[in-house]
Amino acid sequence: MFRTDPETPDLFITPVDEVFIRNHLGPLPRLDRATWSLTVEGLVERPLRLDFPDIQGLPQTRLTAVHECFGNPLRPDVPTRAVTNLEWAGVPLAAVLELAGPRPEARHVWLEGADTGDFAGESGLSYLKDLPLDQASAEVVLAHTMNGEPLRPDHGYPLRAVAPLMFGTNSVKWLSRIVLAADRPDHLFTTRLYTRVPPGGREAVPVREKDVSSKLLTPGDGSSVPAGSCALAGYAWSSTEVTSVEIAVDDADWQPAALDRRGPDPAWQRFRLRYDLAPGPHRIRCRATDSAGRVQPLTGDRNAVHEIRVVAGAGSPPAGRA
Ligand SMILES: Nc1nc2c(c(=O)[nH]1)N[C@H]1C(S)=C(S)[C@@H](COP(=O)(O)O)O[C@H]1N2
Ligand SMILES: [Mo]
Repeated sequence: MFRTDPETPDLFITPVDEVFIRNHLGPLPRLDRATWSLTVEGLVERPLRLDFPDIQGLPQTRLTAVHECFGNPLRPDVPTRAVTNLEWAGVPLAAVLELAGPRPEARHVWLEGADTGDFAGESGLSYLKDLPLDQASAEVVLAHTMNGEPLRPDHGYPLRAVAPLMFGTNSVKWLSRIVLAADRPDHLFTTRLYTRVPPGGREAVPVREKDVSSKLLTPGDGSSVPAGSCALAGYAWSSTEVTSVEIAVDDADWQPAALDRRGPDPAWQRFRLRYDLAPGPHRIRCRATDSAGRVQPLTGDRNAVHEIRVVAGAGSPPAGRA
């Protein structure tokens, strides 16, 4: 999990106990590795039914990636900032697709979970998502492990999809069926919900790639800190590398923070800035820009700049002393 900075409590890898859980349907499937299976069907040369040992026999991979909930699909503009950074292990989707042999007409991969139920007035639903075949083959991992431990039941045991550059909604849990198709499925979770009009666009598109975003974690929102030099820090992320993070305290100008590079995996990136806080209440904001030139909006969208409020006290004793 390792602490990024001795003076700050936030962790680079989010402990499993702190990972949010988002389920649309229910009751939740309680699956068993011994009886679970995954079918691969549709436009494939060789339809498959794989059991868990089959998955374990395929080439294994691991990656660290941001896992972020898009938010309530009925309220796509509201920030929720439900975000974590996790280490996944599993099998590349491409390895499974290679066994099945996609036919030339296949363009889309449908991913279906074992959970069923009702949502937003529709009943008898399954959890179904779809991705373009080329992109899914290049990016998606079928994960059985989160932070080195088998997936817990709530997080999709025994196997889930992980679409590491995309919002969590695409990372189908309790994966039970993969279908290759020429078209997108018409379904509540594919074409009716989880679509949005991108900034400057006219037509709704599926919610896929993550937005550029950042979150201040140190100091904690609402906390009291000693006045004077204060470490301001947090994480920034996007579907591409974040190239700068700026911080504004109260009405002062935006100041560039130090920012770690992303590395080969789509993990989040640490930013930090030392700032001299005068005694009294402060509003602190952070704003990220990514390599595609996207900047967090100040207000009005789900990835609007994050702000925290802290009070700098004149007389707080240093930690650990009476
Ligand atoms: N089968 C299934 N997969 C699912 C969901 C679901 O309800 N059912 N929720 C999605 C959403 S909206 C998110 S944000 C992530 C949450 O994953 P977690 O609960 O492991 O954090 O799973 C996604 N995969
Ligand atoms: Mo979500």
